[in-house]
Amino acid sequence: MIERSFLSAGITRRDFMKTVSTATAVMGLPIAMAEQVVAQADNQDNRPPVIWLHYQECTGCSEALLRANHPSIAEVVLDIINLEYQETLMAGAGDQAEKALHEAIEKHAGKYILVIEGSIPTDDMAVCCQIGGKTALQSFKEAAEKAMVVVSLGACATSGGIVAIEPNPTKAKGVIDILVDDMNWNEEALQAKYISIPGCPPNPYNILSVILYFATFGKLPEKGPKIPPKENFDIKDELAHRPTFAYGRLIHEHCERRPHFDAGRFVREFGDEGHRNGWCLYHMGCKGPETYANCSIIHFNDGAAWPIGNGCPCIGCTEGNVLFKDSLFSLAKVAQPRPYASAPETLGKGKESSAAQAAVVGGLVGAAIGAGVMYAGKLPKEPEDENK
Ligand code: FSX
Ligand code: SF4
Ligand code: F3S
Repeated sequence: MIERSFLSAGITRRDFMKTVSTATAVMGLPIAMAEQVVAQADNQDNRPPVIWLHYQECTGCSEALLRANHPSIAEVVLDIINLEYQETLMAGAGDQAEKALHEAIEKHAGKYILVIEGSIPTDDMAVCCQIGGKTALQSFKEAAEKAMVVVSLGACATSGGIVAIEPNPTKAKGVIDILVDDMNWNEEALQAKYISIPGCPPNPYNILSVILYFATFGKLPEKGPKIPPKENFDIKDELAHRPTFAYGRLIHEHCERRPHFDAGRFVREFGDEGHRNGWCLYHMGCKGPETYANCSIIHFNDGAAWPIGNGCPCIGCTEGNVLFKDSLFSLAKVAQPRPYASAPETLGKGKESSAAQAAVVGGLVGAAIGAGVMYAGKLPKEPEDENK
């Protein structure tokens, strides 16, 4: 076991409480539950064993966690789990490490959380990711068969990430593809035992929150986006297996630059007046309208920064069908440039609103909704149109 203690690691009791309370808020739990979550985080006798494996990736996901600013989220993660195996952190190597992995799998069979970073190669090129004489696929299957829960961490593990972009020489796949195609996991198994935390890298608070939730309640948190409804998804759609509290909504829904989008104020060139004034990055290729994530709310580096806040368009790093698939500067599809028909009372409950109705209401209510609806008419029908 890799021993850690938040006290010996130099973070104070206050830091510990603050980090756990923030994670409770990230989970969207009522504040009254913070006590229960803190009690679990404090309970040194009841820490879930974790086996953490790396395959094809840059290790940025571990790095994002380990390099988080003070108070260190990693210290808290390491304190609430019993980390049995983690190649980046462990001192052992070679046969010694292999033995430790095998022993951990046997000792905690059926009771451990398996965290996977990186994609898994599946064709002849699989030899390029052999560990201890086993292919990544063999190694993953052995560990996943006896796991209580499988967590895929980062874009590479959730959907292949940068490793799987064309021509994908290793035929790299994300974890869910292997679970369904090679291990015959059905929907029920995926619902109960699989969760994905995408991002390149994912936000460390999302990792902490999922682990804390599982440790406290003994089950995975609610999964899937708030809109569109889960029923729309195929079993293998990774979107349906993310924690709702972190990936339930599009960045575009709660982006600090959204008022500029609604008002039609856009950056047209890096460094122009709009860029200097923090206007919307849609025309610079921002994929916020297609990207489900909470980075617009919790930010990175202890709340200090996030891509759009820094003037950089979102590249859709949580979306397997956007990241490294769409060009950086192509225009994102905007699914709901105008309010949902069922959402605003002003449109009449349960009634489908036409564009004309919406425009009239938009004109009446003014402000954000009105500007959004007016701007909707200016959006290209197909993003490609703008590029012609
Ligand atoms: Fe991938 Fe993570 Fe990006 Fe890197 O482990 S999600 S390339 S940050 O490291 O897998
Ligand atoms: Fe924010 Fe991007 Fe949406 Fe503009 S397009 S409001 S920058 S998420
Ligand atoms: Fe990734 Fe976009 Fe957030 S690139 S970090 S999902 S702003």
